[in-house]
Amino acid sequence: MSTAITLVAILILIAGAGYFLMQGGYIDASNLGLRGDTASGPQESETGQIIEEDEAEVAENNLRFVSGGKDIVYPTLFPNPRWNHMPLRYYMDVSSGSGLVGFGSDDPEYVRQAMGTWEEKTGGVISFQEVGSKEESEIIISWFPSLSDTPTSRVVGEGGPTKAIETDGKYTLIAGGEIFLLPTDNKCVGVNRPVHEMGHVLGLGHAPPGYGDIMYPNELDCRQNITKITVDAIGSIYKGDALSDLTLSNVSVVKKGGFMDVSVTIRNVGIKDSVHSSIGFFADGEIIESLTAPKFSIIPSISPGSGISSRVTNAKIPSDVKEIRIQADWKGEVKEMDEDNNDALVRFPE
Ligand SMILES: [Ca+2]
Ligand SMILES: [Zn+2]
Repeated sequence: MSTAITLVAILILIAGAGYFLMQGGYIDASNLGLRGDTASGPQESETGQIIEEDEAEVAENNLRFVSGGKDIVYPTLFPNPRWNHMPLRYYMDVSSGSGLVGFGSDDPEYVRQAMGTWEEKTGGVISFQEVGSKEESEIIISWFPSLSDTPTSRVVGEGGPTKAIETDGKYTLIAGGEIFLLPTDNKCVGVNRPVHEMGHVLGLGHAPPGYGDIMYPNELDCRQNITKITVDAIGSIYKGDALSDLTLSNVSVVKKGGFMDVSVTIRNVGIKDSVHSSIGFFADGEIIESLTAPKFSIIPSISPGSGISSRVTNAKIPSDVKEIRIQADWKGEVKEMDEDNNDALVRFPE
């Protein structure tokens, strides 16, 4: 029997770098299987030199943009915090307020007005939908007699994200939030406080002083509102569609005569789940046909901040190959935020 060559592909889901502000798990690591026996290949091998591995764009913890002719530095709770859809579904736990001194039907009404203020001022870039249960919601709003009684000690006072996923890409994906409110009879405080806290749930920090903006912490001044700098801060985050973004990392190509072993991690550094996609392997610019078979090329959906490792052993290549290029989503099936960070190029010495 002549040399039998087996191709083996192994896909392993890698948990993304996520972090939580509250208890509770979010990202699972599960093994997608597809394990097989590894064939033994020829002994001599050479490892290619990685010439180019595209880097994802990484953001800092401040927004920088121009507003009203001025350079603004607007603090955020995470780099480029962003929800990946609108409207945001919020639930008001009215039962938490019943029995509290000063709580009345006006309190939930103030919250509704606050949500309306965000929608109106941002021209609908931020929008909300009130839902009737916690289960349907992403943002929970509760009332407390005093804020020292809130169940968690919070970095950002009475409101903020409860779920933030570090994607290693341009945005931090926010996927949950909560707000704690004191009952009040003062309409200005009643509306302004949830407007401010919702700004934190959106991932905004405190606005610079001097603009009369609601995100500057000074709730005694009822003239404060959502001003142009906060609208522009939101605009700078939410310009462009919320999409997935595939990229490659941990690339290794080992050549053994006319065969190679490849391992590569396909990551989603975007903010939406990726659809099924194809990974392409090219030898000196030509697609390696044997690796277009679905078991080697099809990459399942990847959630934001997660990745899938793919390993192929003993794939036949021309023995005089000079370079191997690997391309995520080579068929262009995934709508991505960045289509130019999908390649890795590995070159072998002459
Ligand atoms: Ca990409
Ligand atoms: Zn605040």
